[in-house]
Amino acid sequence: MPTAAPGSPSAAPVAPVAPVAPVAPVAHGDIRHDWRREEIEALFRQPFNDLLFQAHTVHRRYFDPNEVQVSTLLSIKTGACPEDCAYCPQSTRYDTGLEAEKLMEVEQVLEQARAAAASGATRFCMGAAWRSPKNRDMPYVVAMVKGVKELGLESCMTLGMLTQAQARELADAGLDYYNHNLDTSPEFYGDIITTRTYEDRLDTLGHVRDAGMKICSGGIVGMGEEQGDRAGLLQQLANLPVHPESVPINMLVRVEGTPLADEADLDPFEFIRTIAVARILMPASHVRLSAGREEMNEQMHALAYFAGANSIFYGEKLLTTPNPGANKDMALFARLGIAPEARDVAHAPQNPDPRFYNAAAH
Ligand code: SAM
Ligand code: DTB
Ligand code: SF4
Repeated sequence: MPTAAPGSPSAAPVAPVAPVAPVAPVAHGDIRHDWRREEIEALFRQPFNDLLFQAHTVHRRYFDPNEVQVSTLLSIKTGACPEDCAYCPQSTRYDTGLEAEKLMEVEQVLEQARAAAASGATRFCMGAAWRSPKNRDMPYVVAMVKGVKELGLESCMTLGMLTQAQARELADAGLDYYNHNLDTSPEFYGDIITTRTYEDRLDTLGHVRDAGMKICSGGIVGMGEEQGDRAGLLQQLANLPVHPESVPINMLVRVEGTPLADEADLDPFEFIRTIAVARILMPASHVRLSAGREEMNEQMHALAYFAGANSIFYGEKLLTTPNPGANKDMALFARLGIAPEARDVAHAPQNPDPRFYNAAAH
């Protein structure tokens, strides 16, 4: 039966659709760089289930929720660092009993990289306890990057502050990612580190980006900061001109001898909230569940993956502290139906699956 055109005199009146009252602030997962602190704090304060539902919905828009990227970490130069980062076992200012080691030989590093590739890691991250690399170190780290690339692994380094020229040299060698964390909010930062400024860190991130490398930048929670500081850290990261491709969220590993050794536990749900808010603010970035996983049980890992974490450091050691063994992670992946992410799919095209993402809500 023909129907009258809408709006014509004989058209049946269209019943107005009552808007459904949102139960929480709406976060669709659009890429934004203008996040206000109050908005982020409001995300944090939502009921836990509302926050997780939003974060997971955003996660599915950009990623396969059943894939987690795995990176392996190696300390290529350990201890005797002149900086005073209050959390760090490698600072020379604190007696943590750590034995300092000089820069590893290139071939030794490549041996470890081969083992990492064999164990299924797709990215190999090399860390040095330096304030910044000396120019005399550069030929060695360049050789490490080239060797790691030849193994078919993605490469990442964290060597402290970089000059523009050093960033270019690493980029020319083929370094894929540079890790340099903002660590916390600008307001809380001075309570944790005095030997380099927040601005210094932002400058290094600028040099890395200008040299054309991908950025890995995040922070640490559980250092005695307020929720507002966690919001402030994520605000800084999300309002960078381009979101870091990788965002490590570290839970403080309390090390005897450091000023933060006796810091109180952070509520595990607050940690999950931080992951969820990072996911919402930087929807297309890999959010990495980083240091502190030894203290997290399987249920907490599963909740973190649901909230949007999709990358881990894999292998029994971080830089100097223990990490769950690879077998333990693989066993949990199998129980959860998670597959390790293959290389080069880091930024898969958007996947707005209508079952999980209500595109009409835009
Ligand atoms: N020395 C370089 C630098 O700080 O730029 C690179 C290595 S540093 C160990 C890399 C990062 O590890 C730090 O920025 C911090 O976020 C994290 N980290 C260090 N000690 C930690 C701890 N005890 N718990 C959690 N994260 C930690
Ligand atoms: C990051 O954000 N976390 C990793 C990596 N980047 C270099 C380091 C964690 C270090 C934890 C303390 C340790 O093992 O010394
Ligand atoms: Fe040094 Fe890096 Fe540790 Fe700070 S975090 S003390 S810069 S190794």
